[in-house]
Amino acid sequence: MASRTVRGDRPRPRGPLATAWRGPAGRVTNLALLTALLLAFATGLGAVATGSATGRWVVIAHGIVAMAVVLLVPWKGRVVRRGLRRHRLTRWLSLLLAGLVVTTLLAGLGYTTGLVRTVGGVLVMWIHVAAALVLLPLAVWHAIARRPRPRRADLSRRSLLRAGLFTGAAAGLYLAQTAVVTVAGLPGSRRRFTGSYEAGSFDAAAMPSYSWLDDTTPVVDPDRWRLAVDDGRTTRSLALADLAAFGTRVRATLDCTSGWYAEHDWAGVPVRALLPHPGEARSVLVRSSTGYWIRLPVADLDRLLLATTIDGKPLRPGHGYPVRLVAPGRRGFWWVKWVDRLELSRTPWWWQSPFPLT
Ligand SMILES: Nc1nc2c(c(=O)[nH]1)N[C@H]1C(S)=C(S)[C@@H](COP(=O)(O)O)O[C@H]1N2
Ligand SMILES: [Mo]
Repeated sequence: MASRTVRGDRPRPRGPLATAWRGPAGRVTNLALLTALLLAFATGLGAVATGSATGRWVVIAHGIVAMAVVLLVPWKGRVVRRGLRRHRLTRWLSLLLAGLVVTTLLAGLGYTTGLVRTVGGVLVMWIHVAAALVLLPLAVWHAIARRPRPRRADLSRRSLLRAGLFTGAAAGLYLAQTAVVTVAGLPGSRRRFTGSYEAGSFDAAAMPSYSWLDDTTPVVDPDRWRLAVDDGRTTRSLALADLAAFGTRVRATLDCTSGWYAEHDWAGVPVRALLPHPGEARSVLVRSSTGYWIRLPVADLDRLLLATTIDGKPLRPGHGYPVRLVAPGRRGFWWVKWVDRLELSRTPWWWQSPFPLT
């Protein structure tokens, strides 16, 4: 290949070594980075949603994709430097996008290693998620504006092999990072498979109290409090005394998407005992007096508990007093607090937003 001399560019060195040193062409870098960012977003959503051990692969995949982004940053740096020379109006937005990618990466790394878990009192997990949410529309805009046109050859055996080698390098970097965290005994090595840190297990007073968005703890008069149970035919109204008769105990882990978990002994009423005959129903809607709600598959009925106590003591107001849902194997946002209504319905559980909107 003859060396092309672009205006303002130094003449490029030739040969295979030089090619490897220079890295892939800008177009390939852009395409790879866009793919990696989209995969990072998808696996990130998966990591936030997963609560069961099989979901750990999504969390690992998220880490590997993150390392792929890290590997692409220096190559992208070259593309960016070239682009900046061209004085595009939109370059500030592009720089903002770059800043967001770096922020998301640093926050993610600070959190996984445990070296930086809060910045100015804010959980870095929130910074990670917030930066990623702003980043996504920008990245899509950027891709539409710059259109890194895929070519047929991108799917050739050779490029697939290269993509495979590159993924291998990212996985290697991920393993190396995990090994460093473990060997150095950093806080990050004491995380659950979801990535969460332990906080206040078997000590309700030490467990954080969280809202998904903006719910505030309602004031409850225990004598006037009622739980509505709608089995699709009739609606019963139960008082706290009606629930006290049960006291079934379940040891389960609440794992919040903001990055902490706590294991407790919860006790109360199995939801199955209140809804023994689901019949044609496909889901059970669990509603809070605050308006927060979630729909669970009827297949979960046998696992769900309406807890009235935690570690043998009544629930604290912030943790759902008088009654909260315990959904073992599901992430924290399923564990509806201040439950005031259960409702069997034919609507499938997946007919709802993937994450609560209230
Ligand atoms: N009514 C209601 N229930 C809720 C929430 C909420 O905002 N409103 N947040 C959920 C989330 S995101 C989590 S992690 C847990 C937190 O429970 P805790 O406050 O007892 O730690 O409650 C869940 N139940
Ligand atoms: Mo949460």
